[in-house]
Parts: sequence; C-alpha cells; structure tokens
Amino acid sequence: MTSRHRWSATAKDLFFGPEPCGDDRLQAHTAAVASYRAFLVDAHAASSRAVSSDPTTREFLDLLAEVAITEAPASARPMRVVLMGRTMAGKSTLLAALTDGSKDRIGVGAQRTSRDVFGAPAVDIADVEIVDTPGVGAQDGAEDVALAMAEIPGADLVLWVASNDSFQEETAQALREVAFRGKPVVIALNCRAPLVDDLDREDFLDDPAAVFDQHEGHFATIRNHLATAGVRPVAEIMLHAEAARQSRTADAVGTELGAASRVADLLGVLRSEAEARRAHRRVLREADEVRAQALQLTEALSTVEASTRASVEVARGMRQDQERRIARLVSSCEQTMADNIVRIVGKRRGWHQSVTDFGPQVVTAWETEQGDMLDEIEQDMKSQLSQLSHTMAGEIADANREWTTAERPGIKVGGLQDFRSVWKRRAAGLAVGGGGALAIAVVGFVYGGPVGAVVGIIGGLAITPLRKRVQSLFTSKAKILEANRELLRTQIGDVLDQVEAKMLASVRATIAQVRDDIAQCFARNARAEASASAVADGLASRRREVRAATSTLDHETAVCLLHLEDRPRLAGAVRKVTRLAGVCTVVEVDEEALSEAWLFPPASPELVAYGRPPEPGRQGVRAASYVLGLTEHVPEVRVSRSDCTRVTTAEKVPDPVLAAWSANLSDHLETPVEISHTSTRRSATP
Ligand SMILES: Nc1nc2c(ncn2[C@@H]2O[C@H](COP(=O)(O)OP(=O)(O)OP(=O)(O)O)[C@@H](O)[C@H]2O)c(=O)[nH]1
Ligand SMILES: [Mg+2]
Repeated sequence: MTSRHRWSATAKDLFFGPEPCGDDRLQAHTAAVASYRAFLVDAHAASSRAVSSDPTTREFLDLLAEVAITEAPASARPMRVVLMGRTMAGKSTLLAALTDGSKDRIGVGAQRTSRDVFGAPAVDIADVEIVDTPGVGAQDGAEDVALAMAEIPGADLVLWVASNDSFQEETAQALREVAFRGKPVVIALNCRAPLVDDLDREDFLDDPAAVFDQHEGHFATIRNHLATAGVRPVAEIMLHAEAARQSRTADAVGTELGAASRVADLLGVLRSEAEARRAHRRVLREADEVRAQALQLTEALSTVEASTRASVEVARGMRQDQERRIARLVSSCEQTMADNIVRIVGKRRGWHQSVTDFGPQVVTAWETEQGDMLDEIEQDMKSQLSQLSHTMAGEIADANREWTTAERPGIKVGGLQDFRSVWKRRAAGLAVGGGGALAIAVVGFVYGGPVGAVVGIIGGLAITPLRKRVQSLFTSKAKILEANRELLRTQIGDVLDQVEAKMLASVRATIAQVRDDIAQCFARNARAEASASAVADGLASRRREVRAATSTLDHETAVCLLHLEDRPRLAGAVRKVTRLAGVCTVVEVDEEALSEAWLFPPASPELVAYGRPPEPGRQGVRAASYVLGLTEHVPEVRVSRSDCTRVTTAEKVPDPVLAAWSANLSDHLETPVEISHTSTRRSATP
C-alpha cells in the first residue's frame, strides 16, 4: 500500500486530526516476544507429556522432540545486506569495494567464482554487514542457488547486483524467488566498462556518464520480475563496481574514481535504510525468530494430531467391522448349537420302542443312553465353540489386514497450518507412515480378546449338574415305568423335553456370555480409541492456543511498527492481526481507521493490508477489503457464502503468492477464502 498515495502528515492531520501522544513500544515488544517464548516452552512440554501418556500416541513423541524452543540470539547484531545476482555480475567486486576487502574472491575469466557465503563489515556505514553469496543462474548451479537463497531469511536487505549485459531466464527465476520471500530489494546495476590500465581509467574518467547511459531498460526488466511477486525495489542504482573498488587506493585517481563510480548513491540508500529501518527490522527479526520455532511446534502438533486421528479412524473402522463380522459368526454358531441339541435329543425320542424288558435294568440302560446323549451334546457344544473361536480368529485377522493395508485419504488443504505443511510436504507422509500403534493393539486383541473369551467358556460348560437332575427324576419313577411302555414314552419324552429346554437355555446363556465377553474386549478397544482421540483433541486445542498467542504477538509487532512510524492513532485501532512472515500481514481495524490506513498508508517493511471487522455469520464477505489492500486493482467478490468466499483480482500476481495470501486471509477470517485471477475464476465460478 505504501506507494499508492503520496501523502503529507499535514493532510492526514487535516482529515483525521492530530495524532495522540505515541509510546516507545520497543520494550513492550521485547517483553511480548519473551512471554510468547515462555508460553511456547510450556506448550511444548505439556504436549510432550500428553503424547507420551497414551500408548497410541507415544510413538509420535519423536516428532515433538525435534522441535526446540530456544533462547533468542542477541538482537543487536548489525544490519545484514546480502549481495545476490547472476554469476559474474560483480558481487564480489562490490563486496571488496564496500568492505575495503581483498580482491581474492573476484573472478578472472568467464568462470563463476564465489561458491560460498562470506560476510564483512561495511567500512563507510556503521553497523552494517555486507554478505557475498554465490551467483545464481549458472546452468548447473542448483547448489549455488540454494546456498544463496539460504541467506535470505537472515537478510535485512537484499542487494540485487545485475550487470548491464543480457538478462538470463535462470536469473529471473531466482529474482522472483527473492521477491516472494518479501525482503526489501535494492537493485544495483553494475555498468561494466574496462578498467584494467591507466588508459582505461582515463577513458572512463573523461566521460563517466557515458558508461551509465542507455541502461534504464535493465531496471524495467528487473522491476517487472519483482512486480510479479508484488514487490517494488526500495531503490535502483547504477554504479561501476570495479571503479568503486579501485577508488580505495589513497591517491587522486582513487578519489576521482570513487566519485565517478557513483558508489555514493548506493551508500546513501544503505545508510538511509539502516537509519530508517533498523528498528523495524529488529522488531521483525525478533518476532520472526521465535515465530519460526512456533511454526515448527504447530506443524509437529498438527502432524501428531493428524496421525493420531488417522490411526483412530482406522482402529474404529476396523473394530466396527470386526464387531459386525463376529456378531454374525456368534449368531450362526448359536443357531447351529440349538439345531444340534434338538437333533441329538430328537434321536432319543423313539428309545422306548427299543425296550423289550421293563425290568429294573431299564433304568441302567436309560442311564447309559442318557449319558451318551449328554456326552454327545457336550462334545457338540465344545466343538461348535472351538470352531467359533477358530473362525473368529480368521475374521479378525482378515479385517485387520484389510484395514491396515487400505489406502488413507489425503489431508485436505485449508488454512495456513495445512498450507505450510503441504508446502513442506511433511505432514502427509507422516500421517500415512503413522497409525501403527492402534493397529498393533488390535492385532494383540486377537489373542487376549473375544477368541480367548470363547475358549474360557468351553472349559466351563455346565453339563454335570443337569446330568444328576435327570437321573434322579427318572429313578423315582422306576416302578411305574415297569408297568407301561406308554408311560415310559411320556416319561422319557418329558425328560427329553426338559433336557432339551435346559440345554437350549444353556446355549443361550453360554452365547450371551460369549457376547458379553466379546463386547467387553471391543469396549476396551473403544476406550483406547477414545483416549487417543482425547490426546488429539488436546493437541488441537493447544494448537489453537499457540495460534492465539501468535496472534497476540503479531498484534504487538504490528502496533510496535506503527508506533515506530509515528502512527499511534492507527496503532490504537488495531484489532486482530494475522501474519505470514515475509509475505503479508493482515490487520483488522475499525471503519474510521480503515479510511485513514487507506488514504494515508503507513510505511511498512512488509506488505500490510488493513480490513474491516468480520460481519457476524458471514465472515468471508469482508475479504475484499483486505484484498484491496494487497493489490493495486479493485477486487471482485465472486462467491460470498458462509463457508466459501472467492475474490478475484486482475493484479498480475503469481499463483503461489495468491495461494499464500489466500491462506493467510483464511486464517485471519477463520473461513476459507480463495483469491484468484479474474480471468481464470470468471469461467469457473458456479
Ligand atoms: N570492467 C569491469 N569489470 C568488472 C566490474 N565488476 C566486476 N568486473 C569483473 O567481472 C568479473 C566477475 O566479477 P565478480 O565480482 O567476481 O563477479 P561475481 O558476481 O562475484 O561472480 P560470481 O562469484 O561468479 O557469482 C571479474 O573479472 C571482475 O573483475 C566492473 O564494474 N567493470
Ligand atoms: Mg563472486
């Protein structure tokens, strides 16, 4: 927003009245950073305790152990200016010029030279460190690019060195990447002219301006690349790096070369950046350093949470599947046992027909028959139950295999947390790799679980008391049976009816007990699932707490930066702040402050967009006011439902930037917000 209006403090005061008295918020900010750090240390320890307390989640403890919430480095380090640019552009020459260093790092010939990072203090500006990096843009220079890019997070300013020869596409990619990291960029166009001998020097000093003529086009190209990431260079400077370096010789030509090299322009920019922004940079650096650790913690928390939930989901699905399968087996076993009892008893219904001698031996004969029958029933029940335990083991193993080898659904991308995880390609891999503990618990369950319960019941089948009862009943009727086969039939029929009823009741009781024991085993597993879910819920709420604490710190950072800009009124109107470090900060303010921020945007080292408070029940509708602050074009709201907000912009912004803005705004407004290009969204909008 900074460049949209050229405002004067007087105009602002005329519109909105004079500023109230401001505070020095630097100390408050340092205190906020310290208490945020202390909060993170506690949150980390509490999360580790919760994760280690549950057998399911314990295996994920390593993920949390990787996170370290450490003490802050000394904040009073010098301002760090990182030289970047294509190979042979003159970075090392400029380093030597600015730091009065040796020419050892400077290349000779057409080869890329610097392959490492090297920093030295600037000699003409206090408290500024100049850092030389390997050139980007060499054909096989991926490693060099990575080394150079790794310096960006610690940079306070990127000094992009370009030379006045052709522009390479590989360099453009690196330039866009630099821009996307959100650091302020100063462009130094090194206008090279030979300066090997006195003749060269004379030529150059004759008409130095000639060297700098006709190179404006280079700035335009670089500017366009930066603009794709919404970044504008802090300054564009032309210089002659080699002349600046040679000016370090303490003679008259040296002084002349120094003046002609225009290095003073660069020093002026660096000096004013150091003066104007040193405090801002320090505030951001302090906040960013601890925020990066918080981000690690949040990522670890969400990975453990996602992995735990995935495990619980598998375990629950598997358990319910097993419960269904086993219930079917038990019912069918019960039916078979009952059928077999009726069949075995039924075989004895005609026994009286075979009796020819109704003497006292009939009692012994029936006793034998009855004993055989009860043995047969007992045998059958035992064999049915052991077959049940066998098939149950098979079903449980099958379900186990099917559920643990099934493909897991991917993790949906929503807010910033997911956005970051996906960016790092970490969470998804771990979520799939996890999920072992509950599955292992279920495998163990086969041996100690429902099958074991059935095996226990087989041993305790209560046949013997029944055997005695039938015998005594029959003996008391012995004399009467002697008299009449018909009476024998009815009496035996009666006995058999009783045996059948008793045995069927016994089957029902046995199966009821089997069901009960199985239910207890499943309940044990359900409790394990619930306990793991509770740990996941705890991690989720801790993540929300970290988020709230981050929001509090971001609030303090935004307020502190506004005070540094002498904007206490706007600082007082700041409500909610959500920051995606290095990309953008979105700030909720009241309506009046929004007008003020819009008409008189405060300077900021980072892209800041101000917006309205959310409308109750329709959070997303306020997205447009923020998008307006992020872009130069007026955005268009295409969809504004409570669950989905889509805003389009004609601004030429690369997709990753739009994705980052969308993610940050989604987090800020706590509803999915999608910012897309006008052209692509217009046709796809429902
Ligand atoms: N004539 C002239 N030559 C220059 C100038 N700046 C750099 N050179 C020469 O260009 C070559 C490369 O310069 P360096 O400073 O090593 O370039 P660099 O950007 O550090 O290159 P890498 O380390 O490979 O990334 C050297 O031979 C320098 O002497 C300049 O302003 N004028
Ligand atoms: Mg170099």
